[in-house]
Amino acid sequence: MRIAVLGGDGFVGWPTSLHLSNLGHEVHIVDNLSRRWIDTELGVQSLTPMDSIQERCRIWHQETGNRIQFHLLNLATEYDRLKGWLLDVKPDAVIHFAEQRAAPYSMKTDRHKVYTVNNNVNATHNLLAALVETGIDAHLIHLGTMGVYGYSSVGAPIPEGYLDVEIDTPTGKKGQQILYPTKPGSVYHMTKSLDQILFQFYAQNDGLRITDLHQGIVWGTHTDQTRRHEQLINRFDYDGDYGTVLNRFLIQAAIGYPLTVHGTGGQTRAFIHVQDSVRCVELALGDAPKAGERVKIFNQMTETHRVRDLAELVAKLTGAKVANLPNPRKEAPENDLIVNNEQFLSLGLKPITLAEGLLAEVVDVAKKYAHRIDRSRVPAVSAWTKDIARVVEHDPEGKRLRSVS
Ligand code: USQ
Repeated sequence: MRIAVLGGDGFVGWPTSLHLSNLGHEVHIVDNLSRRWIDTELGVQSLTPMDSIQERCRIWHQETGNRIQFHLLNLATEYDRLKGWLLDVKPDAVIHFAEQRAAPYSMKTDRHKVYTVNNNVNATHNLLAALVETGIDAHLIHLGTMGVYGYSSVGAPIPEGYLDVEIDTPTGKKGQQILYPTKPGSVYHMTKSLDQILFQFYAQNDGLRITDLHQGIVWGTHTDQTRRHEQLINRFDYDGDYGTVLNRFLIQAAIGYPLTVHGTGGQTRAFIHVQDSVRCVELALGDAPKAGERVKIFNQMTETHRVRDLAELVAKLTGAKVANLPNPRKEAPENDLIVNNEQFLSLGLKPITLAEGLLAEVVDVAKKYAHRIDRSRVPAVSAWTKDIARVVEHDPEGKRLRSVS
């Protein structure tokens, strides 16, 4: 298949591109390299040393003989170029990762909120409009998020995208399936909720074939393909904006930093290893909906964990200390989470569990690159509201300069 990977330079986009190229697909990466610019804006860098995208593609060709083409294009602002590019390449499938993906970054300031909405919503809508206009019948796979469902305890498993409801009508109760009501917890998660509506419309109006992957928090770094050469390594974010919870705990343990648990750590979240994430994209590619069908939605996660249990697990493995900090986010302090993920399991996914993979990750990645960490970028200081900003902890290590008199 000829596959376009939009956002193919990112944390999940890059290993997905390698995985699909390795399976023999013709892969084209489209990316505006915004994630690299945001690193520069924030003054942070990936824990792992990353080469340029062109160099990564060159090494991949050297190692495998397979070519991955890179195209520099901004989906959100260059609509005409996008249309022209689609007509040139005529992909059979388009995998859409090209969105700003960090909740804390999306909540930093009003400017970051506006950027995240403009970038994410326009990127998705431009792509949908361009597919219709060019008549390219590609299967569109979008990387969505488990966060669209929200994190209040419902006491019942979260279904894969659609909820069975009964409505009172003059002739009695009628059953229906509706998109699960969204309850986003950040501006970033809100953009993914808006994406869902765009997909629903274009599938119904224009017969676009769309799959939406509601992914949990990705942990780990390597996949079979990124391991093949030091210069193919994946990025690994540890900073307070882009680092996700388990990866952050792992590097915090590696550098003797207290594990930064927000509040009581009673937040339960869904997780998936990056190797399973790329496998899920492969499985979704093989299971495309037909034109006229509703959007196919998968819950792309393999296990759920409470934040404080993860901290305890990492502390037990490494001897790290745990710090319970004021939560910079506005979120339920405690929640239950049961998720239905039957579809991927029935397509043959064999999940990598945290218990198997965790120790290797601590040793291989966190310790190996610990010297690249800037401790001052570890605290999560992006506050969800102005009131919360007043109590955010900027110094979890307790190194604040105190009076010496
Ligand atoms: N948390 C801590 N300590 C930290 C960092 C986070 O206790 O040092 C807590 C947060 O308060 C939150 C939970 O851990 O309750 C998860 O935070 P996260 O930063 O790991 O994940 P999140 O902001 O939800 O976003 C990440 C990805 C996003 C993806 C989402 C999937 O950045 O792209 O969509 O995970 S999900 O969480 O299932 O919505």
